[in-house]
Amino acid sequence: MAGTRTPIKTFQEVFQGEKGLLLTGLLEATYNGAEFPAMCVRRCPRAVICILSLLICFFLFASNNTVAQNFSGIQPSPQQVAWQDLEIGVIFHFGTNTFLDREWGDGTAVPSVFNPGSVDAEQWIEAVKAAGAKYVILVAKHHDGFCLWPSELTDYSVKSSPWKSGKGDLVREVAVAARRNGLKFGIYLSPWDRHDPRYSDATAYDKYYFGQLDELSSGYGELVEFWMDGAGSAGHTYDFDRIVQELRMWQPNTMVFADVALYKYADLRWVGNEDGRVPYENWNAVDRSGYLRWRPVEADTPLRKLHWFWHPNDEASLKSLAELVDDYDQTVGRGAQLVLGIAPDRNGRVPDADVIRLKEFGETIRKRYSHNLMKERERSLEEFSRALDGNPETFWSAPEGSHNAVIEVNFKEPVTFDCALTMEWLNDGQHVQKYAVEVMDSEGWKRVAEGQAIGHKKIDHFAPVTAKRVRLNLLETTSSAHIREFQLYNTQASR
Ligand code: FUL
Repeated sequence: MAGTRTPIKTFQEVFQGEKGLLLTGLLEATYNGAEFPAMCVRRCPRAVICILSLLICFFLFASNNTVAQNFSGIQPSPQQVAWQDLEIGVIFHFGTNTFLDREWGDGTAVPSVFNPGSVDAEQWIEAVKAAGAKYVILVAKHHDGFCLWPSELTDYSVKSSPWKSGKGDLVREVAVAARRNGLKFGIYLSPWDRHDPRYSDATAYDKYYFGQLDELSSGYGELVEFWMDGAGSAGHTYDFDRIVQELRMWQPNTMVFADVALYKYADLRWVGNEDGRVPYENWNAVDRSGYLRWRPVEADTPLRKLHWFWHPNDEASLKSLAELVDDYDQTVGRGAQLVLGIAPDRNGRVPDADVIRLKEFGETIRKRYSHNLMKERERSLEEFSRALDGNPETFWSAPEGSHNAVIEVNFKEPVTFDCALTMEWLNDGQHVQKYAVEVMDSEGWKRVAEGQAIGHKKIDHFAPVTAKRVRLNLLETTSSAHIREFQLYNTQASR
């Protein structure tokens, strides 16, 4: 069963793309986040309002050259930039639900059900590393309230279970295994708690949650991400100001995941679905509920479709390799983070079929993007080399103050390709808002791909073309563009 977070749609999301974004920007700029003055509306005759609305609609829908987004002045924090470079993460769900064939435990499970034969955190991490994951998030407490670490604040935890005779600490085991393998570690601590009696008293529960947060954020090293899931919390009030203050005291660099209900606090944003899909155009600076800031997207999707926890006889729901590759294209390939849900089984191991699929996925992506055709370019014109060198640590900048630019590449021999990968250097904000990939043929420049946002990474697939001259045409940029990479691939050949 999937979570039931209900995405609140903003104007921008409803009117995905340039037009909605422009109007939001106009209203924002005019009223600077303040409420639209109702007085103005009341005093204007209806006819005037109608004419004005029609004019605005005409302006928005008649123009194809409308500016795509207006928030290019917003810049990411260094932590956000570093996090976006991780691209692929995983989230582990393992707990009493695993043993009871449940997705959302109701908090009544007895701790004795948590009795995995041989938890092997090293095996979990090796499996996800093979998929290309750079960080892992462990669900330390899900909505059922059962804690995977021996919290001092409740007995509803591993310490009351038969696992390791109550002496185990799964949060520590996973954190250690992740870091030993070079992966970053983060935690999910469900605010909704269906077991703890304190939950019915907001103040008492806040105290409990602060305490658990302290244990986790002070006791397990640096956390790359901290998940505060809004699921199930409808009607409950939390002191999130204090929660985030407390968290920041121990973890100044952590990325706070907070979905729609807790949006104000988020360093990143939930994509709004659990399907491994990010709607394009994807902009990093998004206004929600009046909080305009840089918030890159994280798209979480379970490896076994619709199941976050392990269930018996569920092998058929394992995503196919093609589905995973498609998820990659529609998340990472659209400048977002892909987070795959992994469910260890009752033995405490990632099932063999899942291990194999993760490995196939990692190998396919690595192979697909291993032969960058830019290596075969003519190097006499090295003006753009920093965008063509295959090294995302370097970037090329368009002339200062420019609003368009072209990166042209010549090849000694014609090359055949069906995929372009571009990356923007975002430290200074997201500036490209219209671009095209073009090839020269006998009739001139021909467009093979186009879009608005590039962002962290944009992957375009198209029918194979063969050409000696190729260019990335940056048609509209809010100020000078900074391009980390422009790469070309023949993905057919890599199969
Ligand atoms: C959702 C939860 O309700 C699901 O059970 C799962 O943990 C998913 C990652 O987030 O909101």
